[in-house]
Amino acid sequence: MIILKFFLRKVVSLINYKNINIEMSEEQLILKSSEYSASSIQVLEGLEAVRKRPAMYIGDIGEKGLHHLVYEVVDNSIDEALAGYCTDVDVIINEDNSVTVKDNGRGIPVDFHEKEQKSALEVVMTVLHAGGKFDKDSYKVSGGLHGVGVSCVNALSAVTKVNVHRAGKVYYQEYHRGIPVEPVKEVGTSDMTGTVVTFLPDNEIFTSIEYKFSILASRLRELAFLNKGVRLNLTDRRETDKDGNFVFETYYSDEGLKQFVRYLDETRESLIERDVMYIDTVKNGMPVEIAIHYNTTYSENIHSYVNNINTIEGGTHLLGFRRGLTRTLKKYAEDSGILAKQKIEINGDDFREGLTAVISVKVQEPLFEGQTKTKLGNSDVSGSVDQAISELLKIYLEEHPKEAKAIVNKVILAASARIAARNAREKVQRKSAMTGGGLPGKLADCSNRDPHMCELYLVEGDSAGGTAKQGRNRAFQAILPLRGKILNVEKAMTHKIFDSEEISNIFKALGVHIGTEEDSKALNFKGLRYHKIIIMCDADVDGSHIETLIMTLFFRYLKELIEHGFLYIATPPLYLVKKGKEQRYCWTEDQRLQAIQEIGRGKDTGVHVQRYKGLGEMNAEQLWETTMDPERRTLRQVTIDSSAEADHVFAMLMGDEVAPRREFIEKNAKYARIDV
Ligand code: 0RA
Repeated sequence: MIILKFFLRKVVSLINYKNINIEMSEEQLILKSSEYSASSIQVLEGLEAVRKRPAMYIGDIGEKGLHHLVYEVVDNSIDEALAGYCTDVDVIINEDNSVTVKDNGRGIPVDFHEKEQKSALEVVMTVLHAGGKFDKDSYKVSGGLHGVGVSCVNALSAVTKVNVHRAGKVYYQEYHRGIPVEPVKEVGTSDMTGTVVTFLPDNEIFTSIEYKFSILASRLRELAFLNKGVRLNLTDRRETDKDGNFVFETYYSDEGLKQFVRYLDETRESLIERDVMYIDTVKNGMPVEIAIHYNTTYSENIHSYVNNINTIEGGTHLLGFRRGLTRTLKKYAEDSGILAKQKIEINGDDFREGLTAVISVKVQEPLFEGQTKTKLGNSDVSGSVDQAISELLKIYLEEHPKEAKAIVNKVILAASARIAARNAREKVQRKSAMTGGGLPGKLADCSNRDPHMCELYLVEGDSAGGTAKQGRNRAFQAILPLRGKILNVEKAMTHKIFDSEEISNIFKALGVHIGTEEDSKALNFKGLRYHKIIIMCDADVDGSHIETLIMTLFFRYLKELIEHGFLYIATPPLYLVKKGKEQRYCWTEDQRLQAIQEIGRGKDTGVHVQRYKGLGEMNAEQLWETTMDPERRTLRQVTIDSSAEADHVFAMLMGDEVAPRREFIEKNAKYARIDV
C-alpha cells in the first residue's frame, strides 16, 4: 500500500505538478536600507528593472523561476569548468531555503574596475550582463536559457552573500535585494580559489521560495552527464535521514553522454549486446558529442542540447542528426542487400524506432527560436552534426556486421508495423466516418465550443463519471469516463495503441490525431477541443496507477499538450471532518488535525472523520464544490522539468523490469511522508 502510493508521488515530483493556487508569501524580511550604495543610481535602475519584470529575465516567478536562480549561478561555475579552471560544484539547500553554490573556479575578479569606479566583484554582482565583459576570449557557452547572469539572481534575492577566494585572499560582499550593504572587503587569507554565493530568494517576488530537491537533482544530474569530468554535489540541509545525515547526492560522469544514454536505457532491453555508440568530436570548429543506442521498445527518445540547454523544440542540430542517421543507415541497408529483398517503403521514422540518443553541441552564438526559445536556428550546425553522426555510424556498421544486421531488421520491422498501424487507423477512421462523427459515445460534452474556455475531465470509472456529469458545469466542462486501467503504452506497439478503445476515445474526444505519413508520430492538435485536460482518479492504489498510465500516454504520444500546460490533475479531498452541521474538507494530514481541533473546539467528542477512498464516496454536489468548481478546486499542472529524467522514470515505472523499479521505490521512499 505505502509503496504503491509513494510510487505515484515520486512521478509527481519528477514530472512536477505545479500548484495552481498561489501560495502566500512568508513573513517579510525587514531590511536595513543601505547607505553605501544609494550613490549608484544606474545600478539601482538596472536592478529595479529586473525586480519590476522578473518574468522577463528568469521566465516566471513560480517554481520554475525559483529553481532557475540556482541554475543561473551554477552555469557560471560550469563556464569556469568548460574553460578548464573548475572541477567541483557544491549546491546546498540551507535550512531557510537559501541556496549556496560553491565552486573551485578562478573566483570572480575583485580588482578595481576603472569605468564603474568599484570592485569588479561588485560590477559582476550588480550590473546586468556584466559577467561576460571580463573575459571576451574565453570559451563561454554555458550561459543558461535566459543567460542573464548572477546580477539577476542578486536582484531577486532578499539577501545575497558572496565570498571570493582569489590571489591568496578571501573577499566578501553582501547585498539586500541586489543593493550592496558595504564595499567589497578583504576578510581573510586562502590557499584555494573559487566562488561561494549564498542567496535567499525574495518572497516578495516569488510565489513560493521552497526549493525541491528532486528538481535540482535532475538538473544537476543532467549537467554532470553533459559536462564530463565536473563533479556536482547536492546537499539538503532541511532534512536528515535516519542516521542524522543530511540528504546528499553527488553526480559525476567521466564518459559523458555515453553514460547518459546508458542511464536513460537502464531499464530497457538492449537490441544489441554491445555498448552505447559514442562520438565526442569537433566539426567545423564546433564541439559535437553524440551517444546512441537501440533498444527493443517502439519509441523514439532523442534528447538534444545546445550549450547545456535542452532544446525541446529541436532545430538545426536535430535535423542534421536525423538526416545523417537516415542517410547512413539507408545506404548501409541498401549496399548490404538486406533491403532489396523487402518490398517495403521505409521512412525516416522507421530508423528511429527504439532509438535512444543524446546530442549535445556547444555553439558560440546560438540563435534560439520558437515559442519557448528552445529551437536552434543556426543553419551551419546541421552539417556538423550530420558529419559527426555519419562518421560514428559508418565506422560502427562496418566493424560490427552482426549488430548492423539487427538494427536493419529492426528498421524493417518498424516499417511493417507502421504500415499495419496506418491500415488499422484508416479502418478506425472509416468506421467513425460511417457512424457519422468523431466524438465517442461515452463523452458528455460541454456546450461551449471555444477550446480556451473548455475543460475535459478524464474520470476513472463509469460510476464516478456519472457523478461528475451531474456535478459539473455543463457549459464548459466535458466528462469522459474511462473504464479501469488503460493500455500501458510503454510496452505496446503503436498500432496496438489505436486498437485500444479507451485510448482512441481520448484522442477522439480531444479532437487530435497522429499523422500517418513521414514523421508519423508528430501530433496534429489544431483540432484540440479543450485547453484544460484534467485527470480525475480515486485517491487509492488503483487510482494512482491509472493516473500514471494516463500520464504515460500523454508523455509518449501527446507531449506537446503537456508542454503547452494543458494537462492537470484534480485533487479530491482525502477527509471530511464533521461535527453536527459544521463540516470541513481536508487535503492533508495537517489540515485534518487542525480541523479536528477547530471543529471539536479542543474536545474530540462528536467529531466524525470520514476518509474518502474514492470519488464514488462523494455525491455530485460534494464533488463539484471540492474538486471541480474553478473557484474552489486546486488543480496540479503537469509540467516536464527534464524530458530526459521523465523519459528515464516512465521507462522504469512502466517497463518490464521489476528489479530497478523496486530499487527506485525503495531508494526514494525515504523522501515520502505518506501515511496510507
Ligand atoms: C567574471 C569573470 C570571470 C569569472 C567570473 C565572472 C565568475 C563568476 C562566477 C559565479 C559563480 N562562480 C563564478 N566563477 C567565476 C573570469 C575570471 C578571470 O578572468 O580570472
